[in-house]
Amino acid sequence: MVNVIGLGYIGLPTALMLASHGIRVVGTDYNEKVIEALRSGHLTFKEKGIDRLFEKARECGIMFDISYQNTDTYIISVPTPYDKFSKKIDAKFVVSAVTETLKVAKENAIIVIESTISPGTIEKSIRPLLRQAGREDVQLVHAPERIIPGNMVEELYHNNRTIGADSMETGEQIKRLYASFCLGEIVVTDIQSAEMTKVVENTYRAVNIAFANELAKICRHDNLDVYEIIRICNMHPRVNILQPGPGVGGHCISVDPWFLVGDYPSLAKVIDESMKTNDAMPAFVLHRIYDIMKEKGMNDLSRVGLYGLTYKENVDDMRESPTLQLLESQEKHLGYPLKVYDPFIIENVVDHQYHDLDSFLNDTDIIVIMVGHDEILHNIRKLVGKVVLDTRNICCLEGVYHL
Ligand code: SAJ
Repeated sequence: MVNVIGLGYIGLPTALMLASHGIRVVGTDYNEKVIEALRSGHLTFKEKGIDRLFEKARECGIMFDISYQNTDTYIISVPTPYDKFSKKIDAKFVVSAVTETLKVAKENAIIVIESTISPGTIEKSIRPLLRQAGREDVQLVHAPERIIPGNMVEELYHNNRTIGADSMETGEQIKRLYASFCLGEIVVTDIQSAEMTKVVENTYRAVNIAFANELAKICRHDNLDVYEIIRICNMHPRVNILQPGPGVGGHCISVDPWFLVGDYPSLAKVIDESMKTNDAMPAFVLHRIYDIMKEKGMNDLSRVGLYGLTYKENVDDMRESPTLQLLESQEKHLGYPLKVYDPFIIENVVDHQYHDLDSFLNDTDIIVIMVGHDEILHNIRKLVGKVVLDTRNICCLEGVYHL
């Protein structure tokens, strides 16, 4: 039986996937409300394809409990926050999950850590826990998740995976567990290499997005269309530039690269600059708004509306969202309120928030598309005749402004 600890964006889909493929699974979370909701058949977040998977897992007998189970295999997928000042990972949730696990684990149990951790965390912060608890019989494994919010279920099936283990035997055992549903290649390596690969993957994407964002600024300076330039450059067989945007959000790409900056401050220079470039994008958007308002002869009383609060399209996750960062920075500089709307955010999270697209559009003079949700794509003709700043390059209407 597998006990999945932490039923958030990663743990829950993983638990459901294992259960749907014949593995006995108990999902554990310290939040009683999460357990109650899941037991009564309610999902705790939206994600493409998860409803059917949940149904199937329930038919297959998945269980949910607030207690850690007495078993031989654990998958830990709890959050790993980072300290904004030191730029280092805060492993407190992983430490506490492993500590609790060691109290109940069967002899020779395997603890798989899926949470993202910076290279060296297992050696430095987790392995000592086994010694302290007198549980050196327990094996540690790192199997970092790689699935992308918005397409998690598909990616759980098809992505290649990395397993970091102390011995080939343990690595192969966990490989067989993931192979129960994973159709991709599963590579077994050592623990620290697995830790490094995960952080490097997200850093690679952050640096490449920063390059696109920097190009957007350079092209804006010379009044060139950055998207046209990227499109043409990408016709070269060895060039593949990503898309500029209003900033980088989410709890992965905007966070994990800082672990390398925090741990290797004198070495991770390109990474440090890239993160600063991405973090400066909401302010760049704000200046774009001022410039467009000036060009259009608008004044401070003009009503500016930000479309989208989540960190990217078609998800309900607002962590590190560029829109929230923009709102925070504009409050410091100006006084007038920005109106905000997001179809994925039902509850009130910011001032001047709308819950209906039509009223939002009616009440604004300039619309800034911060997130390219499908909803706005389906309603694009409602933007005809409006002043629009499209930071995602999704709107092909005449006269629309871009980054
Ligand atoms: N973004 C751009 N331009 C682009 C692509 C993305 O501005 O060309 C922005 C998005 O709008 C968003 C942010 O970057 O604000 C991050 O979005 P994302 O879609 O690139 O990635 P995440 O954070 O949703 O998921 C990433 C993925 N990592 C990689 O692609 C290397 C995913 O596979 C990981 O599992 C996930 O992080 C994680 O949990 O670590």
